[in-house]
Amino acid sequence: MELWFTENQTASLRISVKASKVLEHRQTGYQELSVLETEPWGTMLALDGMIQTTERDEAAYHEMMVHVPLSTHPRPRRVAVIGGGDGGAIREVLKHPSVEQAVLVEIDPAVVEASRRWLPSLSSGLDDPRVQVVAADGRAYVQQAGQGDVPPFDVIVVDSTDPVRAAVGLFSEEFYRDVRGALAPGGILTAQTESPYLNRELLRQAFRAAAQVFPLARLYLTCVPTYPSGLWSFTLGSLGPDPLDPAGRGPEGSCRYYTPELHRAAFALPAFVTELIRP
Ligand code: AAT
Repeated sequence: MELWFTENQTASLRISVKASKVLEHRQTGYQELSVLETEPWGTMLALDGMIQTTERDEAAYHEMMVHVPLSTHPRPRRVAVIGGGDGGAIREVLKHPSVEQAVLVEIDPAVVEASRRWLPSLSSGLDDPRVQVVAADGRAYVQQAGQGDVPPFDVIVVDSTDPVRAAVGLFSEEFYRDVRGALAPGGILTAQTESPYLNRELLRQAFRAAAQVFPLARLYLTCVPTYPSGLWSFTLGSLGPDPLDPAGRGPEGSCRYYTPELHRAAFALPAFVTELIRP
């Protein structure tokens, strides 16, 4: 008997992958979690039926999401990742020797547990002494960080699910204002902002919000084959450094996807994407 996993990416678009094994499938306190073994993509994590990450293509997402802002900042010391319970983003943050503390703020501890168990190549960094794992809503955490309970961050990375439930607020202008309040001078935000083909309004609105809040806002792209349409965007907001003129030293250790050349190239946008974010 064949077992197929299908994600309804939109009401009229689906992606399917054959699973050789179901490693875990359960309702957490927060969402439906599945971990499957697949032939084309290796071990795959899905939440509420939506693919979050796979072993084979996660580098295109995590490395681009993290190394672009951390190589842009001259000396990132404190970094927060909002969401990203699989640990892939944190693993990349730790490749920057200047980082002294990395905080992972994940709303669902079951995601962290599942990743520790089934995705060791992603979660490997979570036991590093520089890492603190906080089980909380990223919105509340960032709000409180700006009010002085938590020291400011040099970079805040928003590795959130698609805008459903508690993730809706992570695409709003209010949230970006709270992020700005939680950043140190010269700090940088990077947020995943979905597909330019399939989430046009959301992308436009999220980019516009970041451009309202930050003196500098830029959009860049990567290619993640298991995400809807494959073409994926990040919105970067900066209080100082320009990602087109990176001031940092870049990651130490090997990368599967990120290169300094790709860092620059990622900001070269297709005409329709430039049009999409035109003020
Ligand atoms: N690293 C790639 C995987 C993700 S996971 C996104 C994570 O965000 C999930 O584990 C989810 O539980 C968490 N999350 C959602 N809302 C919040 C919140 N308000 N605060 C903290 N964590 C939250 C991203 C996949 C990208 C989607 C591609 N279609």
